[in-house]
Amino acid sequence: MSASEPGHAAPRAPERTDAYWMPFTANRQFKKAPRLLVGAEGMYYRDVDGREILDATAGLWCVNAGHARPRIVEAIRRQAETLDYAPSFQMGHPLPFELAERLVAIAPAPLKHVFFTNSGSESVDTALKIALAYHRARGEGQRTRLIGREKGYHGVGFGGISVGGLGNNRKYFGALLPGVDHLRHTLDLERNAFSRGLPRHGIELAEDLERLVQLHDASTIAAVIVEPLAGSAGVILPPAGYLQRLREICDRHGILLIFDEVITGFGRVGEAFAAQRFGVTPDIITTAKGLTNGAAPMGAVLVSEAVHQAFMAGPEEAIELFHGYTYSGHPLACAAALAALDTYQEEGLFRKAIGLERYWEDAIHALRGLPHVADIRNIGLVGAIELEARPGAAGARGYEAFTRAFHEHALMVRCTGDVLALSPPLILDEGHIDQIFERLAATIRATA
Ligand code: PXG
Ligand code: PLP
Repeated sequence: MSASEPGHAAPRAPERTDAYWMPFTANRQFKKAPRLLVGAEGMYYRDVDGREILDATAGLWCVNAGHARPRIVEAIRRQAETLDYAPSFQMGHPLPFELAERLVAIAPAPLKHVFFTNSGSESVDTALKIALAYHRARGEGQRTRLIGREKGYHGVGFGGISVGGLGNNRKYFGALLPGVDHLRHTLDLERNAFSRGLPRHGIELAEDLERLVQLHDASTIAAVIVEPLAGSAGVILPPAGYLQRLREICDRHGILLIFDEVITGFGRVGEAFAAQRFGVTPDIITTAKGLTNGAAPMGAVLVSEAVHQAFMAGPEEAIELFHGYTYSGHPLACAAALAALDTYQEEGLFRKAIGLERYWEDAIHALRGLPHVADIRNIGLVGAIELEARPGAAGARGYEAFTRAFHEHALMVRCTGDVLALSPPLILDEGHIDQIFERLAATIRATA
């Protein structure tokens, strides 16, 4: 029996750590002092030493309803017994049809169709391909240019890193997609440090799109993709009015607007999608993560009626989109997603981030003034504390705080460079918020 088999006594650390090449991890450093999680329930992880770790990150922004929710666990178990797998091309099973209807029902009204993937990265690739094929289907095949934004994160596929704007994720991997350009990012500590909610300054940065239209001509541009709020780069919020302005410019020039809602979807900022919170409707939304509460890998791309319609004009026997994954609409993932949506709905979790937003905001901004705190940003149940970088050692202070929080204060946060990012499960209460920020304050004080 292996150490991880159900029914076995307490899970233990693996004897060998060599073979596993860990993603986005300093492998050699990690393997010298592994952080190993072996269980999870509600707001807490349990680590291999039996400690309860308060989860202030919802895993990686995905476990929005908290861990090991019985309804989701049971749905996956039952589905595995009933129909483990069904081919996704030219065959179907009931669940993705049902799930797509459920998603359309909670999405902004014009988004009426859903394409299933297995991750955020695949959702992004899918959305970019749909955008290109859409223009071609309408006789505008010369619209091939894709516009992303500096500091954007859109996963790790070649499409996603091409439109993405994080240097380390791009520079090792060759020439990337041709014909991509970038808007400037919206992080501006000089004008906006310690903003509560959306920063006031920077709406004019949306005019970058107009500038790129002048440069390339609108007739060459297929789509603009942005995160409504950038997560991975360290929680960068859109200045008030910025997303509306992007929408107007896209409309003026026939450019599709894609919101990458892989982290903002499913209640993170107080509505099903950030599009609804910010009152701006894109043509395409990419999702993943919270779709299944992180319990099974799955992504979904939500597409407007108008975009979808452009594909439905050819002969009925013609495949409309030459794209898809072996695991599109996988039965176990669909079962997990349907149970996650039930849980979100029953417990009113999409509204929780609105109800707690003020308390969360006051609690995080109370850290202002602690050593080396350069900025604090928040919206919904998202927060970030930017620490000053140590001279010549960018990221070292953030990493130290992250490991201290875990080992000394049993608190799981994310660090990206010197930014500590927080995105707790939406089931938390004020007591958890107090604990998170007490532990974080102690961590920051100890991190010289
Ligand atoms: N788009 C966005 C906006 C994301 O945040 C992806 C695409 C890619 O999703 P997949 O499922 O392929 O990883 C993401 C993923 C972090 C962190 O610490 C964020 C992500 C993943 C891992 C860590 O901020 N976002
Ligand atoms: N590579 C090979 C050799 C394959 O046969 C397939 C799918 O049939 C893939 C890659 C794509 O795999 P997926 O559909 O899981 O993305």
